Amino acid sequence: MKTALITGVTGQDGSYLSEFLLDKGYEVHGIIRRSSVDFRERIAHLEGKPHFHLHYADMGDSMSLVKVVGMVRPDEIYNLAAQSHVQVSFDSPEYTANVDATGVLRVLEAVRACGLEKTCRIYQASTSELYGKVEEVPQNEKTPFHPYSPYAVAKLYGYWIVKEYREAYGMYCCSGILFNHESERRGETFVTRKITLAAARIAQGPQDCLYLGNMSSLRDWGYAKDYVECMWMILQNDQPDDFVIATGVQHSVREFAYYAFLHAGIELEFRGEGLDEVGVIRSIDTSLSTVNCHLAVGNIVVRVSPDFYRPTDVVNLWGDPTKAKTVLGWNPSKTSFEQLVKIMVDSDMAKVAAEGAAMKVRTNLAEYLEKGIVK
Ligand code: NAP
Ligand code: G4F
Repeated sequence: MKTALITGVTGQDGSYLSEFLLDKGYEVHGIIRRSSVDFRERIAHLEGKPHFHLHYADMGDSMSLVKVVGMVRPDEIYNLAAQSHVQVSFDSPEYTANVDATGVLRVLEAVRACGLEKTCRIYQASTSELYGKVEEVPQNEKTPFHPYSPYAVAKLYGYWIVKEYREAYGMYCCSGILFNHESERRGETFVTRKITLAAARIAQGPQDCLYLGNMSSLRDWGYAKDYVECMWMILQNDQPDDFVIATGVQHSVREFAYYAFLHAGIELEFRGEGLDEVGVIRSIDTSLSTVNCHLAVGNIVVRVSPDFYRPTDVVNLWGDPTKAKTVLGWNPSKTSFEQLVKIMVDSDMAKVAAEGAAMKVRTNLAEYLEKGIVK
């Protein structure tokens, strides 16, 4: 039985990768950090399983990493932990560098300190943000990097230190240069999930308007579940190497919003430009019982806010997954853009409906208590 250690196990990718490796028969260990609310939503269903184990450690704390690596002695490490929000990296650049750049070095050094450099394979979660202010489209493994945020600069260090340790010490360590990948478990402040949650809330009532930043930004969006399979495939390759993981299909934030609202029963029309652009309801699918009866054609439900503009923004990401397809046999077209939007909107429609039902029960209960019906 192989043993894997996942940093960032509580994140979107960590949770899917844990499920994937458990299904493959791995012993899976994850590192977690203490939080004041100790509810690990994405992996709650895995806790207590016999081959799933959690350990406290932190990417900023070398000793904790050496301790866990030495105890687990993994065959494979998936280094997914990061301060992963690009906009937040402008507010917390030093913290981002510590976790996303030096943190990678700490993992590599922990492996060496434990004498595992000849046996342990390491996957580094690299990113399409390295291409930043892009120098060519689509981007492949040979496209020059031009990082364009504190996050991307930190991740570039991670990429280069992995390459350096591969060459200097003969370690089996690789970077997956992953383009954006989303899911129903995506953090709620990334643009896709922010949109699908808002579409569900606006369709069902509890929200009036969605505020976005640059809607013209282009991304190559894939499904996180498909991408974790590729992380594993990268580590099964005979030779350690770096791979671009992408779908090869590009859409704008505006298009994502259009399809998400459409799937929630609201057809949008975008009018105006820049900060004055708005998303207006063109039609409503009244056959959907979930659509809020207070919505009307002509209502503005999407607006632009300067709060979500970045000091420097990456606006043209489009990946070329040919190498992963030909060398690893990975299929980049498993889940289409339309299917991804549907998966996310369906999940958020159900979530919002459940929240509404729970709220109704609480309101009814309060009313009954007040009237003395329930004591
Ligand atoms: P995510 O949902 O934000 O998860 C990040 C994980 O890192 C969480 O488990 C978080 O733990 C952990 N973490 C953060 N700081 C830490 C620290 N100091 N010590 C230990 N753990 C820490 O990110 P994701 O979307 O799953 O992405 C996984 C990795 O791929 C990240 O490195 C990201 O930068 C990279 N990436 C993501 C994408 C994408 O589109 N999703 C694309 C390219 C690259 P808590 O739960 O405790 O916060
Ligand atoms: O969803 P985003 O925040 O993702 P971003 O910046 O591309 O970063 C994600 O993907 C990277 C891979 O390329 C990962 F490395 C990284 O860890 C993360 O997972 O923003 C996407 C685009 C940006 O251009 C942003 O300016 O959407 C634009 N956007 C427009 N309005 C918005 C918003 N982004 C966010 N988060 N919120 C908005 O309201």
